[in-house]
Amino acid sequence: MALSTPKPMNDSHPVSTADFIALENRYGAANYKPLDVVLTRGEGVYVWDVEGKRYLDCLSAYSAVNQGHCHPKILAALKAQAEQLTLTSRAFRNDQLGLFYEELCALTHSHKVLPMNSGAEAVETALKVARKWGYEVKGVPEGLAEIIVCADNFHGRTLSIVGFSTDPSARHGFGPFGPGFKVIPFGDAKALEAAITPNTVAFLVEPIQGEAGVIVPPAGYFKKVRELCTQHRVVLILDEIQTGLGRTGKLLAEEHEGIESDLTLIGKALSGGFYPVSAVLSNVEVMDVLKPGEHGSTFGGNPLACAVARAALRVLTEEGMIENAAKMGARLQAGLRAINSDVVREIRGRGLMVAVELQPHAGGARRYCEALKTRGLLCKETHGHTLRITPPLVITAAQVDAALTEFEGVFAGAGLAAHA
Ligand code: IF1
Repeated sequence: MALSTPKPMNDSHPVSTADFIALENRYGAANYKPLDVVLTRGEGVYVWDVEGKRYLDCLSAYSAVNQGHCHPKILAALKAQAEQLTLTSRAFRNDQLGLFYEELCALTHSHKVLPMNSGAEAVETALKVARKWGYEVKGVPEGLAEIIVCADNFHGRTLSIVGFSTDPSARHGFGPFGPGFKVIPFGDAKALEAAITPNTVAFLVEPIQGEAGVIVPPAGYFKKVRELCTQHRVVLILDEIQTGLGRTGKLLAEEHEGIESDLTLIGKALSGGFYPVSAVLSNVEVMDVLKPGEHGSTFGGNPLACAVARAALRVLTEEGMIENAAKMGARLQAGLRAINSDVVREIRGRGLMVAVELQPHAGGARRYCEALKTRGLLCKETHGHTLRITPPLVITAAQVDAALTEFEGVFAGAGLAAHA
């Protein structure tokens, strides 16, 4: 029984940006502070608000819409499957799951797949599998498994995941947290070596730290990480939920490092933004420690998810999106670096995973996102001074150049101070 029955608003339907914001504020939990733009349509790199204004989407729903908004072939796959069979639970089999497994393993050179729904569920799955492998295969004493993570990590919002976050706002008020995790600096292979003990079962790390502000590791870091994990029989878990599926100009960001993880986590663009689909990919037999009934989820591996994911992977590879991400990423980064600006501190990124870090005196990234919104471009700040720029991988050279015109408009010279 609700504590208080909400009173429906009057019968006028919301039509303006203000109407929709009022509705969200009236009934919604305040767990976000979004830009005040109310979107109603998406196509390719563009989205439109309820006032009919068009924006170039430079966030791609945090890299879940790599294939562009409402990709017609993924939509067609969704519709066709939705008219046939959506959910059976894993109590029974379905005619999409095996095909999804086969195509995903072939594409990623994986041994096994465990399908889940959200990215956080894929992370939790990998942590469970790594611990079980540690006890049953490596011989770590029961209950003593240690997993190493990096400072400034972002792996999702569940209690165990925020338990090893170093972001106070992700942890405050949610304790107590579980044991078994060690935090080391990102990009420091010596710190990893020092942290490994005989009870270490896994190292969970993003190839590039996204939420931290697109932090690219030093050259050679992951080669050394791979050596250390192999040498000490530590499961290397790469969280490619944001960096994967073409975002950095390779299918998986690990390819830039010339290594292979033991467990790879993917999500977001695995469905092209149509449906929550995530997966744990195993390059070795680690996954085989799971026995029937030991893990799963109601929707994990459902036929609708699999049909959508199969189409999302197909268009990603067949329409040259990964190669385009490399080319357009280089164009975008070169264009940003060519802007003569007093407020830009650093441009970072790989492929179309790009960030602009502003100088502390620039007044914060949020106001630049607001200014870019008025110029018809949507992107999102992270950690105060950094703008994340991650457009869909289908962006064209002309659209990159149009975006650069707007970035130059806000970053050139003294930045927004000139417009104050
Ligand atoms: C929100 C951030 C990005 C992720 C990596 C796992 C997950 C994510 C590397 C969990 C999810 C999302 C969460 C989303 C905003 C977005 C985000 F700002 F929160 F930190 F991308 F940087 N690993 N990231 O990036 O996947 O459970 O969300 O499917 O919470 O609003 P999920």
